[in-house]
Amino acid sequence: MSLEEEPRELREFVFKIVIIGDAAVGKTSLINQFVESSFNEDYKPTLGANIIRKDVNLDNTKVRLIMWDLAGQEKYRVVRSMYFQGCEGALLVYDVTRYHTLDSINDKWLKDYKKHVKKKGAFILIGNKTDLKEQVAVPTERGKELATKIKASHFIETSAKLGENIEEAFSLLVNQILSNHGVNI
Ligand code: G3D
Ligand code: MG
Repeated sequence: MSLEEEPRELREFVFKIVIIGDAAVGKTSLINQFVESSFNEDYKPTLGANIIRKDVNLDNTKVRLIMWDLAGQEKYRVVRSMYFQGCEGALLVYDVTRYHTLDSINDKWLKDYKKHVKKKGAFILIGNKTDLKEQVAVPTERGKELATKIKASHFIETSAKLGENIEEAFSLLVNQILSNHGVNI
């Protein structure tokens, strides 16, 4: 009798996620760092958004992430319902060197996300630009506090410039979305 385990079934998911936050916090840079060589961009001028795809393989689970990145903040107003349609999760990004970008998360971006995404979505809070050590205006504690207050599933600080914690940030979000679907890796 064979002692080999039965091969486990391969599971495949396609998730749309959005990356939101004030202008110049580093949204596009975070995505560019994450996709690296597998860069695949599809710019839709009519939507004012870049749509970027990346496949993530976790054990016996394959996740195709479809990431929507706004190309310009102004056009956003016009496309926001389409932007959020079918979205499973969000990366909420602020810039650790500019305090008001943290305030915008709760005052603006999260409200918008919740207004448009009715199902149980996952979102994580990201403080970006940690490499600018001399200019840090938002202490890590403030980020953590906000994450707790808004019930973000995770909080993480990143540097898109140095590529620090980028994989980790996206993994946290993907795992949370999978968990919302009853899948635990
Ligand atoms: P956005 O998509 O949120 O608008 P971008 O932001 O990704 O376009 O980034 C805005 C600026 O911040 C860019 O600078 C980019 O290089 C810089 N930036 C993004 N992430 C980091 C980071 O982690 N550290 C540092 N030091 N800079 C970062 P430019 O000068 O090209 O406008
Ligand atoms: Mg951008």
